[in-house]
Amino acid sequence: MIELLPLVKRTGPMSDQLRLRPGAPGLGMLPQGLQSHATTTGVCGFCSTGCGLTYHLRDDQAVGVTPNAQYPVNLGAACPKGWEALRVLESESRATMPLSRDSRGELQSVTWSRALDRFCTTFKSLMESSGPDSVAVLGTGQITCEELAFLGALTKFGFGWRHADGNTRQCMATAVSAYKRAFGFDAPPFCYDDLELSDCLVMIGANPCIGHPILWERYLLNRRHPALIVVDPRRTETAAAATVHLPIRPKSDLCLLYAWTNWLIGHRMVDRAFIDRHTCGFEELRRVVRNYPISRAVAETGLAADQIVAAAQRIAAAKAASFWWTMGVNQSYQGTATAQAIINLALITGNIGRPGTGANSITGQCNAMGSRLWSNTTSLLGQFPFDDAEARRKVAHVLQIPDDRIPQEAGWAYDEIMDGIRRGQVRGLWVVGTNPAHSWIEQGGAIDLLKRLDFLVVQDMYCDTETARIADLILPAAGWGEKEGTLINSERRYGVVRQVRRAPGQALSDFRIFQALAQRWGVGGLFSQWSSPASVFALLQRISRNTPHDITGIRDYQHISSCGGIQWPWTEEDAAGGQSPSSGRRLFTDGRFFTSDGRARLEAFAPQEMPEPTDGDFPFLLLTGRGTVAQWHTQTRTRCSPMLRRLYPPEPYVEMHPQDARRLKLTSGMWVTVRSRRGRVRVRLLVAASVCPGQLFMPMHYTETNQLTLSHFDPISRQPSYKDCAVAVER
Ligand SMILES: Nc1nc2c(c(=O)[nH]1)N[C@H]1C(S)=C(S)[C@@H](COP(=O)(O)OP(=O)(O)OC[C@H]3O[C@@H](n4cnc5c(=O)[nH]c(N)nc54)[C@H](O)[C@@H]3O)O[C@H]1N2
Ligand SMILES: Nc1nc2c(c(=O)[nH]1)N[C@H]1C(S)=C(S)[C@@H](COP(=O)(O)OP(=O)(O)OC[C@H]3O[C@@H](n4cnc5c(=O)[nH]c(N)nc54)[C@H](O)[C@@H]3O)O[C@H]1N2
Ligand code: SF4
Ligand SMILES: [Mo]
Repeated sequence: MIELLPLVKRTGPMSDQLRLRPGAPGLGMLPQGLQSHATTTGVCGFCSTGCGLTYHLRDDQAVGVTPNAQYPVNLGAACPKGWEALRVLESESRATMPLSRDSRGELQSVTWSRALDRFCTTFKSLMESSGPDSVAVLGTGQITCEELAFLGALTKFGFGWRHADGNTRQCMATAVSAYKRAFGFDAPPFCYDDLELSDCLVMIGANPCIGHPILWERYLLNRRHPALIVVDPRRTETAAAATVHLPIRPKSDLCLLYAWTNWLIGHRMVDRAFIDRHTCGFEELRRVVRNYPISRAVAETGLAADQIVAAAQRIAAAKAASFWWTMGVNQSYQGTATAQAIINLALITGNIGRPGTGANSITGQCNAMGSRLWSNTTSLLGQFPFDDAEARRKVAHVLQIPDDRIPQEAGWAYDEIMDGIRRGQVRGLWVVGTNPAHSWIEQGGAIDLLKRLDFLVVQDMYCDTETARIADLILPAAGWGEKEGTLINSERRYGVVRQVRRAPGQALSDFRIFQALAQRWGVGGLFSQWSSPASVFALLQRISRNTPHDITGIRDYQHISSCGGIQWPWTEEDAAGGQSPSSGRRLFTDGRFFTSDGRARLEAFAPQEMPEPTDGDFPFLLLTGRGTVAQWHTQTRTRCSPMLRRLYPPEPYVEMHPQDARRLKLTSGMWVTVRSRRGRVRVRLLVAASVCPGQLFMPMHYTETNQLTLSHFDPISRQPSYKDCAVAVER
């Protein structure tokens, strides 16, 4: 595995492999003569970049996939996951029949009819005996908008469940909270063109070389010789390519951002006209950040004063500066404050609403954005607050359901649902398209909780995920490529996924499963309009009317495809006279935000102490995140491609700085024990200067990692803080 690792790193974005274009040798080669076959276009179902892929069809079934050269997102490039997207559908691990655990504890295949019956009778009896708080659902940002809406509407309006959340809590909740507070709506303002048009890009807690390789390619197309400032405790592939890498002490970002803000204000390098006209809260912000001189940032972040100042000067000097962040910020116990501090910087320097600018949170999963708008979990369908009576009436009217079917408040967040299980209050859980027994923070605790449930239903493409293995009922789901609908990428672009493969065995699309459950539960009548993904898309369009994400100007799926995807908003008025959406649109070009007075809010908070700092017993700080381009999350999908498997280490590993390794007399390739207060795991050691002394890094793709992490959350967004806990290493 150790031999493999450098190879994996080399398959970073600079290598030819990522630039593979149709006809190039290597991954995902098309069978001979395929070019002459019929094709159709859809978007990739892994990450939120949302690359356009061309499916090559034989008898209506895809036999190959290549990146689409016309699609504005990826311009003909795809990463190895995109090339291998069809391969991962073909696996022995696919769930092909419903499986139900019998009285001896064995999973047996059953008919759909029996599975639906068991689902409905068990959940209903739990609700009758223990009330509506005794059941909950966890969804995903990896199903289509139409399916997300269906799942949310079915559980809350149909079944009368109160508690629903999803894996986007682990991922995007912080960005949502920060955008709502600052802009009045969860509205990522940018388009990918901004990567090419920026003079200075500041990437904070983001490693797009690995996480969003084709976005990184877009940055590489920037011809303005931009400065790239990367703030990351690790020397990642992205950091290695930066103009300036600031190897910040983990979780001290807030202090750095406030020091920059203070320095920019103090040196009159802010855009006073923009601040006065378009923001409020500046005086308060100025007052708070006055407590953050450069010297304090030096002490807290471990960075040198001249590094910090030089970066601020670059930001100030740029005609168009842009700020990008992902999980290094969102997954933090002070994530919302940090994300808002980033937004503050963009606002006070007037870097918003113009080409090459923005406070830009990159989403993670292929439909993380769809989940924010349409999952009906944290907010009502269409991202209205649940307590807005007028919005409830509007949604009820479009859906033709009684108003009182719509709850007046949001239910529990993911961690509160897990706590509900701990208290014995939540007794039944339906898990759709996520794998909490691997991905939830402090996994040992999570598995223990999931096992306590009276009834655990898992709806997944594969029947052997860590969570499926402990389920009472498994519902076999069709995956990407086996169903149709829409996904929304990081730049607010709706893209279409196509059904180009038959699902294996009796697996059904999530959409079909929801339809069948609605019938069996006895609420089919409420969902009579929900006859196909296309008809649901039309409902969503009507709900979106006159909101910031209005998409009433979209005609149909074909319209989306023919435009190379369509960004929200695209209203009926925009589309009047047959107007086509231009490709790269950004928000706030007129300086008006979605708050009641049209002004963006500047806010600052006091930094908090890290809850589990290192000490004599646990001297290392553990960072976690994405390991390689070829691995996706809990690996249920990417492990199914022999090609992708060859691109990443099969065994779990931990990265350690050479200085620490020398001191502990450890060498690369050795098996070591990594221990936290919650668990101990055996992993291979990889000695690499990519981590700082005193820090370790473990990719999240191996089940070992979350056995160590500490359950703690951002108090506003309730997103888990996955990237900071204290551990020890032993031979
Ligand atoms: N290949 C691949 N691509 C993916 C995914 C995948 O599983 N595999 N998952 C997708 C999803 S859902 C997501 S959310 C994205 C995630 O994409 P990223 O957020 O880019 O990925 P991570 O590696 O989780 O975290 C980014 C960086 O945060 C740094 N970091 C940790 N702590 C701190 C800190 O305190 N401050 C700062 N400034 N940085 C810190 C880490 O060192 C890491 O390099 O990737 C998406 N793309
Ligand atoms: N330590 C640590 N832990 C982390 C993170 C970290 O950085 N560090 N990152 C967090 C983040 S950002 C994320 S997003 C989560 C991801 O965590 P998970 O959501 O648990 O990860 P996945 O492996 O993507 O799980 C998705 C599941 O859905 C199934 N699936 C795929 N497509 C479909 C479909 O169309 N229908 C159905 N029904 N099922 C489908 C897959 O087979 C898989 O089992 O992990 C989080 N956990
Ligand atoms: S960058 Fe993301 S969307 Fe593009 S091919 Fe790779 S996984 Fe798919
Ligand atoms: Mo994510």
